[in-house]
Amino acid sequence: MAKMNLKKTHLATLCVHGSGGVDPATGAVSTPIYQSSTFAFKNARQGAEIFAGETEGFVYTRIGNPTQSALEKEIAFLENGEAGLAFGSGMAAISAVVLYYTRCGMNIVSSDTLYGGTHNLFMETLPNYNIEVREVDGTDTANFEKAVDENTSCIYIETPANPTLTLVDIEAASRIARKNSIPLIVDNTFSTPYFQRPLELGADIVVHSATKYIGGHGDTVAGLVVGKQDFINDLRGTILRDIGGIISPLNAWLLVRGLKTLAVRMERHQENAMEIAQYLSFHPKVSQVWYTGLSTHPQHELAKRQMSGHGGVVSFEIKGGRKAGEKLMNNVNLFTLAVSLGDVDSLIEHPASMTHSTYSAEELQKVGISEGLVRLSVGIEHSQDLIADLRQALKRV
Ligand code: LCS
Repeated sequence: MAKMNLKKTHLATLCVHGSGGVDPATGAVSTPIYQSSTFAFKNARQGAEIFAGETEGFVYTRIGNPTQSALEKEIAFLENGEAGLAFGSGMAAISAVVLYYTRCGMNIVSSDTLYGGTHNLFMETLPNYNIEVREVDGTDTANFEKAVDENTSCIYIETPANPTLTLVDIEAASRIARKNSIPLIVDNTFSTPYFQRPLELGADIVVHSATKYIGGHGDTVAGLVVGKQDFINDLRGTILRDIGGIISPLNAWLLVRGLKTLAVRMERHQENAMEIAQYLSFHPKVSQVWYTGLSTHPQHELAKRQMSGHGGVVSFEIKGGRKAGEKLMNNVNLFTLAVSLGDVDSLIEHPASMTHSTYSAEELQKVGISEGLVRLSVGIEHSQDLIADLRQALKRV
């Protein structure tokens, strides 16, 4: 491919062409799936040199694989970071990063609205290893400042947060992290680098559940981390290598393919989600809609400042609580009643009893996840068909 001026090229083009490489070994234009667990050394000396870190080369797929490398290069490029590392799930990526920084006896300061699995890791699993997580209201970043002490290993935020689309000011959080010489980790799953690039706003590390928009087709579970080259090298050589939460070559390939259509999918997700959010805002059976693209979102100004678009998740409060929500979910036809999000197909779920059932009743109330909250992951179907489906299902409520 002819050389592009990467600084002047639009993101939609960069998603398709990536950093401009073809497979270095064969020149294959589509990244090959290197379905091999191990890699032959030319001779014993070269093998020893690779192990000693004196020569570059592939050794064993738990530590690195060319298909995985191609994916890592592309996500680092799109996030405007130095290097990337792929994992077998979003939770594998998140746990690897927090474990890398945190020792027994230390604490983590985090925003309090998180995917239910991350919340469970923080409140149930890490305390078993004498690691305390201080979840605070991240809509006021002064709360991070108050919670940080000399034993804090890192600040962790999810923005927009699952499922209420609550935002954290990334620049303000990064200033607090910098002042305390600790890293700021941002879960960028909901926005993807197409709509938000946390590293450009001062964050140190980005994590993704690549299961969602990066893969985009509901056929892969995967996680990604982007950060400085030295950090990524060390993370690969310690937690990834020792705990082993790797991605398979086939799944890495599915994500490389997913990234090529990221721009068109995100544009369509956003367009459809905006129409649905507006439709629901005026529906008499809906009391509140959460979507960062609506001017009624309490942090709409912050959304405009740190994001260039709004993604496909819309949450809303249905009048009549849990019973009304169940009636709606049991009567949709096009929306599939399933967890996960970011797929081309539209999905619907009930956070309080499903994705966020790891939150106690008090915790749910504190972060604004009520019994009547329904979450939509708006897909790329025709918006009028999706609205017609919601209209007929709401009629039955
Ligand atoms: N971060 C966010 C924001 C997520 O939404 C999820 C999963 C994860 C991390 C974990 O990633 P995983 O290990 O599943 O790849 N969110 C899910 C959800 O809302 N429904 O099912 C999974």
